[in-house]
Amino acid sequence: MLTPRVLITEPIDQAAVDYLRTKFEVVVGQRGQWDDESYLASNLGSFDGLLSMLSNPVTEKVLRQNPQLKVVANYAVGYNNIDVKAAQSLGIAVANTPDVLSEATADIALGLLLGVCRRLCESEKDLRNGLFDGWHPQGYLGIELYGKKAGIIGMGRIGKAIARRLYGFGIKIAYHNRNRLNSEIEQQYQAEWYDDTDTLLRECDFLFLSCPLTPETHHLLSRERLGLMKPSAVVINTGRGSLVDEHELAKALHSGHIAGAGMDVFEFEPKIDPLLLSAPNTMLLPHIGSGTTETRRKMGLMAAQAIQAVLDGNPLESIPNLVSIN
Ligand code: 8YV
Repeated sequence: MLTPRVLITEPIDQAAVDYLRTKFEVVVGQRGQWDDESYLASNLGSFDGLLSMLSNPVTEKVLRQNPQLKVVANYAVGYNNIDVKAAQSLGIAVANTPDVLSEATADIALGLLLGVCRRLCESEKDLRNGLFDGWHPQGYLGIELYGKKAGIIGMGRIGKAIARRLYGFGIKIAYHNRNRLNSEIEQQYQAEWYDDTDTLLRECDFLFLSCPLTPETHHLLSRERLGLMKPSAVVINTGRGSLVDEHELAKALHSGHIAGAGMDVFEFEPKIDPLLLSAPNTMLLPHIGSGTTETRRKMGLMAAQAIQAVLDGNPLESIPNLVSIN
């Protein structure tokens, strides 16, 4: 029998590559090489397994042209780059990397909140430019975190990890989620459920977006919804860029209708809306939420294990990180 072949579309932590190499023939692509849909569709022909990045468009066209694939494991928790429905109709398993990146991503969400509210980037840049002229009673006055109310949209694993941190800062927690958490969990996180997103937006001082990007959540933070928020509010996005109408957010930041924004994800990565780049009170990061050595290693192994399990013919129910459309 031929050794199954696995494509890892770009270099990742070596542990995952070594893990897969014990059983399979593994090809590791070049950075950016597999980001084009047509290229992906035309060059996957000899592979049984695909370890994809969130920048790889694993669309219906790609999957239909490559029904020999048995499994696609995304090196991310979000899988909006994969047409899961098409994969399932072709009998191709899809996996992701939940849990292992929640703490690292929540750290970045809090980093963004602190960065924006306490003007860390701006003040640090000034210091480096020789503009620090001693303590100033009115210098770099920011927004106090303590006692404020945060709204979390998407109270899944990352949302909960954010909530745990916020609680430590003395911030009140409100949340909206597709399904309400049970009262014990709500109590554990001291989190108040809001059925109505608009009310949550009206009331919160800090808004955290940590829900998946789906057709329903695309531009969840629209111009109209931005208009509901307090002018003193700060938006933090560690979900996906397209949860926010980014251009409208940039306009709201320029006009002072929103006080600040911390973003780790963007609508058209790696392109950033120039209006957002020039907006005041922003901290913009190059999608580094899960970017710690430890987390990326765990993500690699988790994706690799799912590939191995599927190619070994293990029952799909036994694979914990398998994505299902329901
Ligand atoms: C991010 C991600 O770093 O796994 C994903 O889907 O995008 C993470 O790796 C994080 O969600 C953005 O802050």
